[in-house]
Amino acid sequence: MNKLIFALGITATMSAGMPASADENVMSDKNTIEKETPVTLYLPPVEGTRAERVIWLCEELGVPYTVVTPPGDFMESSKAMKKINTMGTLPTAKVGDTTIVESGGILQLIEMKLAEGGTTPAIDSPDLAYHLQWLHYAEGSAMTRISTEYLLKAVGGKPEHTMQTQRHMQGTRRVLNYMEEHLGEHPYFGGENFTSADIMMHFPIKQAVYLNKADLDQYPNIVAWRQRVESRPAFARAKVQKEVIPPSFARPPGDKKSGL
Ligand SMILES: N[C@@H](CCC(=O)N[C@@H](CS)C(=O)NCC(=O)O)C(=O)O
Repeated sequence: MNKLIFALGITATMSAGMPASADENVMSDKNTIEKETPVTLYLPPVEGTRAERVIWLCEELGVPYTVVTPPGDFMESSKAMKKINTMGTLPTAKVGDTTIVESGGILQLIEMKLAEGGTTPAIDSPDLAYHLQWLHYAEGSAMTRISTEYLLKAVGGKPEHTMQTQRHMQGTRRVLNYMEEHLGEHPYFGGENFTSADIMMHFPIKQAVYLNKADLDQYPNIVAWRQRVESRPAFARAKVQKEVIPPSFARPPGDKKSGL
């Protein structure tokens, strides 16, 4: 529906130094100058990052967006990203005139500024609390605990096998149990309807499987929810990955996993 413009035309307007006006005018695949879109996503040539959340939401809401790929191979492109966001993390987006990082914040900003609230439940809806809880839980609790367990396992539960460590070795099971419980009572993380909280929650679930080998057969409500959200046309248009596919670019020896 919306024009998704890939690196080919875009990089033509960008120098390796990433000028601030890199995306002022972008070229379409037909090499015509297009009007600037309200959302610009800066994205090195890698798939399956949290940046897919932004694309998915824009596809859901019909908000036009542009994907700008800094020039060069993955390493060069990632380095160039630091001119826009000194941490170099993804997603990094421009919404209106503002450059912003942190996927949950980006989704909320797009919904508030460009879509009259978008998928956010009304202020008097009982679903608003669910929506807000899971929108923030995705990174604040789920990814934090899934990543912590993965990292602790990587060092064999060391250096200090304290009570705290043991608890965090169970992080994935705890967050998945909690999600399973909610989805036993509600069809979506956002409550009765699909919201951007569902978009946020898709990534940690597949990371739980990839990083910590979570067995989703033990979580039938999560599996049913996944089928519901993955069958949405916007999910397919956004080309969201159903499972983590390790990036194919060259990585340092021994580094097999994604960037969490
Ligand atoms: N909580 C942040 C996480 C951002 C993040 O760590 N993104 C990963 C890619 S999915 C990344 O940039 N990793 C590379 C790095 O940490 O340098 C968000 O939701 O946007």
